[in-house]
Amino acid sequence: MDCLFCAIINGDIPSNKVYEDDKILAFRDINPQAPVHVLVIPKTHIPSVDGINEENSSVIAHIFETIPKIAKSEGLTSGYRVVSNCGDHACQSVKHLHFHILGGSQMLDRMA
Ligand code: DGP
Repeated sequence: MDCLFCAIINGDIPSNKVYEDDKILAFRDINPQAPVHVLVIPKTHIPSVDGINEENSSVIAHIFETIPKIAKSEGLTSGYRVVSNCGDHACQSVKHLHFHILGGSQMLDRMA
């Protein structure tokens, strides 16, 4: 399968890792949109939020258990935003489920 984030998981494409375990990987976004911009991905290929189901949802729980730890290690003591773009209307550009952690400065209260 031709998937950019699978290639990052496999080490075929380098990334700036901030967290890794047997189920998930977190690395810095190549085009940061905030002082801290980290992507958290499952190591299993799930195309988007739309692909989450009963069989694979335990990794999503694990991602959300780990996000606060990553936020703490990144010094995001004043809050942060977690975003997952799903599909064309949301401008999802990489079809491997990922959660953006954005923080490090005051954000606008508008979401879209
Ligand atoms: P989205 O638009 O939600 O699908 O976000 C995809 C993000 O992936 C986007 O913010 C840029 C990031 N990205 C794309 N290619 C690479 C890459 O090769 N390395 C890293 N670290 N990030 C990438």
